[in-house]
Amino acid sequence: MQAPGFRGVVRGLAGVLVAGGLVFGGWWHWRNQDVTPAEYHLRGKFGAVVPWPIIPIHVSVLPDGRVLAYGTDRQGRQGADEVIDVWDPRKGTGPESHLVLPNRTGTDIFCSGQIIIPSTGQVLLVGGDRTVNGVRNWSSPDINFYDVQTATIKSGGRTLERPRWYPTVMTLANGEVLVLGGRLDLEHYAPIPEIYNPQTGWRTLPGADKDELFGAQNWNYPRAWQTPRGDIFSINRLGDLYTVTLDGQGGFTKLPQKLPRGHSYLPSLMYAPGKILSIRMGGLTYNIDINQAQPVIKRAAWSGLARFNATATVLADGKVYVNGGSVRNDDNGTGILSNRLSEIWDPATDKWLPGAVAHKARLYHSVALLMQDGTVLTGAGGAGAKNAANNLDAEIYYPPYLFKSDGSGQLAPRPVIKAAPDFISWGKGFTLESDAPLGRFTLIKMGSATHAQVYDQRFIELGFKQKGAVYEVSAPENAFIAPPGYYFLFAVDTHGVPSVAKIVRLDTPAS
Ligand SMILES: [Cu+2]
Repeated sequence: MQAPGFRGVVRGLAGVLVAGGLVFGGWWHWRNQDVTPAEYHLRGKFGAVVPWPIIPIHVSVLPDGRVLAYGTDRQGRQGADEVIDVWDPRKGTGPESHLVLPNRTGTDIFCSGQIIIPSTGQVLLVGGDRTVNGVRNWSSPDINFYDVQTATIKSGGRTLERPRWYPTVMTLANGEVLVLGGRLDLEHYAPIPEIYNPQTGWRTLPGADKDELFGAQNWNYPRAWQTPRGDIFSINRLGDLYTVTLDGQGGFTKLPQKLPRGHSYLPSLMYAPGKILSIRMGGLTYNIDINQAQPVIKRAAWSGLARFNATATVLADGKVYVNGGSVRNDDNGTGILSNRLSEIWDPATDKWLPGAVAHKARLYHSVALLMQDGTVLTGAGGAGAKNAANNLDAEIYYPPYLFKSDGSGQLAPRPVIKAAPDFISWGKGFTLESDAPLGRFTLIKMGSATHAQVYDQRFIELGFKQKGAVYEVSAPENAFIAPPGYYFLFAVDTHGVPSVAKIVRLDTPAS
């Protein structure tokens, strides 16, 4: 065979370049081109970038549907010892929708853990940042409470057994709050779990005080969930799996299974009772079923996008929305490595579909959180990060279910919950009335987001029977599946469009 001449080589190279360019161009277009109205019902849509009074590094939905945020001062500088922000989504996104309140507790609650206490509706703020001899990022032993009724933040004292910076917090089935991990000082960690009881205060679990559990390999907002059997399941960043028992002194077991390497800033979430989606290094994604003592682990579809510092959020229809993040952990958000393209994972089909494209890269210290109206608040990024831009702003994501399916790009008419209880209990049904034929009822625990995770995120599909315009809906079976606290109850019509949620409290009735 004759060797190709100079022209042949040039033609071959040109062909490769053109083909590569077309593939790259297509990918680039798909990745960065925002959706057209004809696609809103498939990919959703982002609203405009709206300014926020602070960088919302920590966000919690409050029992009244408002949103507590904190993390920086009003210039977007690291430190939450001056102000906190309360946003009322019902007032839009302008300055009048925000209430910036002083934080006079003396605690810098930057990089603390925050969770709603089910029995009081207060926000418990665990630990935070302490400056020692002018050096930031030491840990705080303080706890604080934000009270929804009085809109005040007050000190709960220096009551933690261990100071904590970057702890995970979660509501337990009995209404207590479990605190895991965090750093003790600049070089040491706080592996001993602590439990907060609203009546009796704090206790520790020395039987689970192990560095391998919530120390060096897993101190940074450890990923953990209460299982349907009542113990705690945890995945560390190396992919080791543990269960932790909470009785008495506490205890732990290392499970024989292992996941590939993960990272403290890669999201994992419980998207259905006992079912966890975990995004590992390189976008490899795993589906973990912990409904039995030995977890069943399966590869899920590969999202194809590396997602350091992204947030995974369960939507009103049970799909998983992943927003933000970058191929590189410490990215600055200006290059091709950051993902402005969001994605939606459907648990029923194990498929990733492209979502809308955000205006801004949401990287280190960014958040995403489901709102009462079924939208997702996405925001922040920055403050204290080496490279990340300081984003004193947010973007609201409108998921596909809010749009008419005809491709018109118009918002769909939504069913309205005309009557539903404020309070529900495990195993006890309740009635709900609506103005439209309904096809589903979903119950989603109102979350608290920070640092690539949403504490307390839970999704429960509720059974129902229809009697005319009245629906008899089944409450969750038990508190392991649905811990006590505040939930969004969405009524979904027969076209798949959710109502604005009714906020319900799930607990034991007062006797
Ligand atoms: Cu942080």
